[in-house]
Amino acid sequence: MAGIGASAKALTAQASEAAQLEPLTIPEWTKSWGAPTASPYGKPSEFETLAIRNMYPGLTEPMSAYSTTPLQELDGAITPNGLFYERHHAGVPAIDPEQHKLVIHGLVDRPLMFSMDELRQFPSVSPIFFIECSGNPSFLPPYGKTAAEVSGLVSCAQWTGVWLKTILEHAGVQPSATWIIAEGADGAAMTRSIPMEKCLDDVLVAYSQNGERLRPEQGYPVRLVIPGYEGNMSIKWLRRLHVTAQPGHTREETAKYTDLMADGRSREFSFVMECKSIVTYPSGTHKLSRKGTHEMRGIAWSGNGKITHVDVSIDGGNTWHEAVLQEPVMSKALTAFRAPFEWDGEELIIMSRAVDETGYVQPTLEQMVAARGKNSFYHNNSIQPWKVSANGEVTNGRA
Ligand SMILES: Nc1nc2c(c(=O)[nH]1)N[C@H]1C(S)=C(S)[C@@H](COP(=O)(O)O)O[C@H]1N2
Ligand SMILES: [Mo]
Repeated sequence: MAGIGASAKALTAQASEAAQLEPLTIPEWTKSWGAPTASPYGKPSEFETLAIRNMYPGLTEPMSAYSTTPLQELDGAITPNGLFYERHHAGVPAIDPEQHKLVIHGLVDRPLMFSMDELRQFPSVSPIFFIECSGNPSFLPPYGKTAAEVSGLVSCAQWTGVWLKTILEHAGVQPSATWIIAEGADGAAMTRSIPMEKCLDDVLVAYSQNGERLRPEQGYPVRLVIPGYEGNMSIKWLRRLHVTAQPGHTREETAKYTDLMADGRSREFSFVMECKSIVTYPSGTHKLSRKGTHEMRGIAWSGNGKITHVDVSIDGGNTWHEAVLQEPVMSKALTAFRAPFEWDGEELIIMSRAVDETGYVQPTLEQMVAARGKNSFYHNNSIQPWKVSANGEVTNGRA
């Protein structure tokens, strides 16, 4: 009988009998010196070939390039820098930090210009936040095979930088200022409007990612990180902050990143990435190699704050069981979860459903389509099913 949570047997390692190990033979690598040199920058083991970003044929050209994080190969909540998802609208510029400047102007008492060294003189903070593209995934089929293809436009890092509110205090925001229009230095000059309320809350001007300087593809030498808001607003290669009394209604806020509703009206400024989760093990292209107890694993996140719980199901959502959340549970960061389940060789439909601190419950795709209509493209945070077949093969449960 399949079981989950408390009904599954306690999870213990399926160890080989020590007696079969032909008493602890000494392998070759224990009898010789290791590689002769230390290396200036570490790389993954040569035996690790699966944890690479998913590339998409035809989508590596500068105009519309993206690659996704291999969620199905990662553990925990932090994305390694080399595997952070990428989304570029005009390729990755090679910016010399000695020449790059950040300007803040408009409705401020003191317009200011900062070199990268000057930015580092502000008090620094190092919060952990996810960034997710609002097209992760789109409502439209075809649905991907792997967790990377289904939901790999989300990643999480510890960012170091200065709170935007600290810079704003320095510049002196005038009472009439209600928006900031942020502009990137790439060929796309990506430009988005951010409400002043958010800017004075938790927007970060970041120069480091997981301890090292930003990667070029993540916005080197400086980017915005707008916690919980659609990734498109986290302007990379940041060059300008224009303080204004109205939003810009830029291309990325009109032609793109809006959704046409069933009644013909358009949803503009759909900022928040709502509560979502995905099972990453077992997930598409994995294979359960044996019957018995397995540990289901996944990640959950919410642009509205902390995850409070995640329910998991192995029977297509007929019954649900609470998963264990991995500490620390942080606001607007990925939260790992796990739950043991029992597999006896029958077909399973595995899925997770997250709840955040506002009480919001992750919806099904059917509920989303009922609320948003069929023209929507962005902000699909629906429940993702995976099908385990009798032979153990795992495929996307959304046909
Ligand atoms: N200047 C600039 N900023 C940008 C973009 C861009 O093309 N140019 N892409 C945006 C989009 S659509 C997303 S989802 C995030 C992706 O950030 P990442 O590539 O670091 O994952 O950056 C945003 N910021
Ligand atoms: Mo995006």
